[in-house]
Amino acid sequence: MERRGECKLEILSSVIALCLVVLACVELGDAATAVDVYRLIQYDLAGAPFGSRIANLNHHAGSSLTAPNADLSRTVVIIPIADLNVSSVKDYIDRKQPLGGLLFLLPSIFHSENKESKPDADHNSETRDKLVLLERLLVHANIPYPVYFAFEDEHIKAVLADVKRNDVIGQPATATTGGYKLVVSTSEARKVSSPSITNIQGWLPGLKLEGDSNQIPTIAIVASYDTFGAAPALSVGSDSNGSGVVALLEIARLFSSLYSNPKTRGRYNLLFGLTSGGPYNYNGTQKWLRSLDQRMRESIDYAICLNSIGSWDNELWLHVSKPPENAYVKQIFKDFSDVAGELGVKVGLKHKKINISNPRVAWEHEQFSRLRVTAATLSGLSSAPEFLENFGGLSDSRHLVDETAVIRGVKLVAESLAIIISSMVLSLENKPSTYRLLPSPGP
Ligand SMILES: *[C@@H]1O[C@H](CO)[C@@H](O)[C@H](O)[C@H]1NC(C)=O
Ligand SMILES: *[C@@H]1O[C@H](CO)[C@@H](O)[C@H](O)[C@H]1NC(C)=O
Ligand SMILES: *[C@@H]1O[C@H](CO)[C@@H](O)[C@H](O)[C@H]1NC(C)=O
Ligand SMILES: CC(=O)N[C@H]1CO[C@H](CO)[C@@H](O)[C@@H]1O
Repeated sequence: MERRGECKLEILSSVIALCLVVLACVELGDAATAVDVYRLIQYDLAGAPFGSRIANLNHHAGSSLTAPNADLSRTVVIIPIADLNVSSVKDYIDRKQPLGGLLFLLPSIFHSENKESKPDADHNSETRDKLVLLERLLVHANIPYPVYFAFEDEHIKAVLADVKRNDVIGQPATATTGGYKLVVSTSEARKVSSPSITNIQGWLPGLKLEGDSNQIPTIAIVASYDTFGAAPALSVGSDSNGSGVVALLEIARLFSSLYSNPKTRGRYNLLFGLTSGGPYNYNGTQKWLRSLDQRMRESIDYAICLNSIGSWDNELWLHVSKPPENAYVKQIFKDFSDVAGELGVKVGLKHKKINISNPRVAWEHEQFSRLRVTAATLSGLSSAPEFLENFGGLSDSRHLVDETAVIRGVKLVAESLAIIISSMVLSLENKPSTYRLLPSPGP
């Protein structure tokens, strides 16, 4: 584990996002159906391979990893998440037993196009926990056979029921005894030699008064938009990163309309950053900060990074690497706490020092801290995730993100900013010192 944290990510190998698996009923040579499948990621970390390199598949379907004295070297075992025992899969991988392949069936509710909301919460969290464990296992293993994911549907369930029936009889599935064959034929993946990192930046200049020769200060709002997960095509990252990205765009929209009128334009510049490479120690953030004009960077009073603010109940955390006594940290925390109080939610402060000689960067604000820019991360997570974890993997599904949580997060940040920014404008204009910004909770 420690080794992994310190490793350098050299290359992110290319990934076949989506293939088709052909389920062919062996008895009836012509009855074949195509199902969308998503392959397990493959990547290298400091020269060591992870995930699975193998894409091609052409084996009979089986339904169990634990059948006694079965030779599974030519069998693709189909495992619905509901039946999954993660420790038995782990045992199988650890013991390096031969296998033709694995096909995991995800509940259809986890499909990003699924519009259903809020099904059974207990069942949901159990599935979610299993997916988190499975993903952690697969992403950190080096697996010598193909591994695929598909969504459950009536057809594939019927196939699995047939396969199970066959397995119970104990009859090996061969061309003569019937059964199903799973076929994926595709070209093997090629390495991406230099993955590109793209950061996106927005700028709202503050109001500079006549005769004002000094640079006016800047506040940065930042969210990392990249994802990492066992199946790249399924890593939509609804909470990590989606919630932070949505919040950032909404905050940018609100303040750009405020700033379009000189009367409500603050004396702070606002810098917005959507950063890439978040899963890899916020590599894109580092690149972005280094590329900023030095004067612009030095004008940043502080940065607020948004991460996973889409599934919290009553408390958000403000993570900082400067001590709580620091004047900016005190100010940010006070403003956030005041607004949180009015919204009926809580904000807690978590202080974790950074260690410059450790390459591991657990929070986005730590990249700012490394360049001596004050910054904080606002997150529903109370502690830093492990390397490559919590970056929008299989379990980070749309139906587990709560829209009202994102809306409250937006209000919290926008109103806290409005207090700082507008108190200056309004005190200059000699108007009442409270100014309220009420974001419309649109969809
Ligand atoms: C899961 O598998 C492990 C080891 O393979 C076994 O000890 C355990 O009893 C299984 N759990 C369930 C709930 O079947
Ligand atoms: C991030 O970028 C730096 C160079 O800017 C590089 O040295 C480092 O190894 C990269 N990768 C990770 C995972 O931090
Ligand atoms: C900082 O990180 C380096 C490299 O990982 C490590 O050797 C050192 O012990 C760490 N220092 C502290 C105070 O944790
Ligand atoms: C919701 C959201 O913004 N998701 C994006 C996260 O990043 C990946 C790229 O890594 C995009 O494909 C997703 O659309």
